[in-house]
Amino acid sequence: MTRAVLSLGSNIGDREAHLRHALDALAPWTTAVSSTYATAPWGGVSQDDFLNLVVAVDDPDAGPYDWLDRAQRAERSRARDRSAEAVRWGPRTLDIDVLTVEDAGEGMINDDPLLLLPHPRLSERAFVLVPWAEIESETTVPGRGRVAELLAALPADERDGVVRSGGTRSPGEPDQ
Ligand code: PH2
Ligand code: MG
Ligand code: MG
Repeated sequence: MTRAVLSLGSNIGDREAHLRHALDALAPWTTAVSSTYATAPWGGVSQDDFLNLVVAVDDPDAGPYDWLDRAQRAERSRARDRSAEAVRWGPRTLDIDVLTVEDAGEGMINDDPLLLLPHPRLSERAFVLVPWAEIESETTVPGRGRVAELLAALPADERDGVVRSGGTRSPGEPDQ
């Protein structure tokens, strides 16, 4: 059985609607959803702020590539604009990244460039670690350490660029 943690982000168009759509698509497997955060763009490209959140999902029948497939399906269904999004670390309509996958409680390590696990840059990203720490600060990322420790190791100005902007929504709870 696998459990995964996913990072969701959007900074093009109706950001809330894109994230809501992704949460609905993931609802059958969702066990926890962080608050939504307004986040300064990470990666050096000048662009609008993102909304980001983190979701924990669990499915006894899913392998790591099923999570990738489900993430990419949700991205595609929001008609991602691949030309605007060709820029590395540039704007995204809806971006869903697989951060970690656990198999029977063990964090997996995967060196396939299509699905690197754990996500290679998660430790540098306050927009990932702040929402993740909100829902499970004690989780250990294989080879890296606990989420709370990774977050504490980031420069304060990185963390300051991540500001809570919305509440949590229980899995399956209808939109208001
Ligand atoms: N995604 C990117 C590049 N930069 N910055 C923030 N704050 N949040 C993101 O989701 C993000 C980013 C493209 O993958
Ligand atoms: Mg990304
Ligand atoms: Mg991505």
